[in-house]
Amino acid sequence: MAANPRPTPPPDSDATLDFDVIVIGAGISGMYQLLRLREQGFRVRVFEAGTGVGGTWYWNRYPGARFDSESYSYGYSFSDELLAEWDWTEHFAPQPETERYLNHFADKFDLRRDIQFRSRVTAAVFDDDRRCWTVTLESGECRRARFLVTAVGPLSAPTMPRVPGIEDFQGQWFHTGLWPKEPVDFTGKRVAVIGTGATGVQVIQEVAKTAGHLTVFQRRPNWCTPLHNRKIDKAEMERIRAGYPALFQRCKETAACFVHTPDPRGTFEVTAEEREAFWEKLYASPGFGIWQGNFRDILIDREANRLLSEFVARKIRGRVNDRRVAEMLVPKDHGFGTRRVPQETFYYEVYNQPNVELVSILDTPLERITAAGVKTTAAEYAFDIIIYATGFDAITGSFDRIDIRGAGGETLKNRWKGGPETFVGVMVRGFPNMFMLVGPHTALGNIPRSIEYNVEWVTGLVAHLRTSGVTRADARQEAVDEWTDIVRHKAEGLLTNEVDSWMTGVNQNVEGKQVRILARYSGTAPEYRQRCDAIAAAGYREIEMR
Ligand code: NA7
Repeated sequence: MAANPRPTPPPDSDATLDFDVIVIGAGISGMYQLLRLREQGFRVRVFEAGTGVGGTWYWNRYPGARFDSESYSYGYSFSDELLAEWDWTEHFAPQPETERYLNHFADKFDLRRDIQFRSRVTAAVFDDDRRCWTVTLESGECRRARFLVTAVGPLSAPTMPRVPGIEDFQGQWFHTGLWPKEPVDFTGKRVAVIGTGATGVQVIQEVAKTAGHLTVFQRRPNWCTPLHNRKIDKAEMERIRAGYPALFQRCKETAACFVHTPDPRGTFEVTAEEREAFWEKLYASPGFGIWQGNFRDILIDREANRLLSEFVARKIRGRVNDRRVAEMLVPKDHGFGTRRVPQETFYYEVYNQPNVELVSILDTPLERITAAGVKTTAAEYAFDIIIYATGFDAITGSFDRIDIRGAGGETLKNRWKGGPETFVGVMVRGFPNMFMLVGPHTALGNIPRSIEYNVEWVTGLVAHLRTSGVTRADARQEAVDEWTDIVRHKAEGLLTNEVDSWMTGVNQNVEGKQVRILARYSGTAPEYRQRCDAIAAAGYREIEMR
């Protein structure tokens, strides 16, 4: 496709404002939103804190970072030309490949001319008199636009442990979500990794290959299952390409937009032998099948979940030589799949290496970081490098760090202090003309699939507002209440909502985030889309338009 020519502003565009729409973030969602709005003739500016595009795939450039969704199910699906020209080289692409893909996307659609890099948004304030948003950057620059679209991602605010001494450490230290562009050499070094979530697992596998000595500080273990990644050769890529229409159709129909979807059978509707054989097959298959494609009741039925957890525990025990270490790696406080399942490649075998040590900081908590390394209640350790794989202030945290103020001046952070309330995860009552992409209370899952839908829905809405001459759009309170009830109802009985994780909004490193909230919509993506389609078809009656 040729680069889009710069469109003439539509006649109703308010020339006294800098832009029609300001988008925060140039990741997968922000870039696609720019493209779609630009096609509709809107004057759009994207503000991006980084120096390049990619969002998650720009910041998380730590060693070992890669997809755990199948690469070809993760890319943009809307452009046949893009699908025809891009070859994935691995079933689960590593970060550099994904970053290249997103740069290719930005170039192909000539997006950079409307993206302002090195521009972290610190505040966004709604001006009710002028019906516009004033957005302030870290540099002090202020810009105004009728509409604001947040494309900040659910995992973009990295968090550090709340322990003293982090700045005292004399060696190198990094948070995985703020990894430098320059390569870091671990060869022969004494390295610490703190955190064993999806990120920690990926980084540990990689660093263990070259570090002189690696010490892993684990608070709570997670249930990890094999990724079974492999290369894709030209012939296989052609087969994948030929199957794109069917693949994307499938992702539209599955519960969470993955190629995997729950098996319609219940765990106890099959014999013990069939169950075991099914689980063996899933454990030996690539990707999230064992989590997303398991019996339909594994995240609802406690006994089903217990049996599956036992199955995976046996696998862990079978892969780690030292029985004491194996026991440390088997989660005891939550069942399989109730937290995000890290996908691994010989992760458990890492603990059989002589250069790797596992320390439980549940038993011996971190006391402080010292000039030389780490001090727990039991010992002091010296390191050359400390890696914090300690996660993010998830979902609402991406918003909390921007001073967002709606009509009347209330901050979004204050509004959401008891948990988010939204209209279909896109709008917040009292914050007119603001639209969230993959915000709280939307369907997440295989995220680019949700993003494409989300962006197209927001584009349709913004275009509708323009055609109707509407300059102020706010979600009605009844619509917010109704959606909040649906989110609550869909979450009932789900074991995932009974554990502490980023998915339930708990983060011990962030003040005020020790209590579980409903951060996500737990219904299926097709149900979500059906509802949003119906809202659009009926003319957005849930939105107050002036
Ligand atoms: P996660 O999944 O939130 O994992 C963070 C890890 O860091 C987890 O093991 C935490 O232990 C640990 N952690 C956090 N704070 C501390 C402190 N203060 N001390 C010790 N250990 C700590 O983040 P990830 O980056 O791994 O993954 C985020 C998502 O990105 C992932 O789900 C994918 O969707 C991609 P805890 O479990 O809280 O005891």
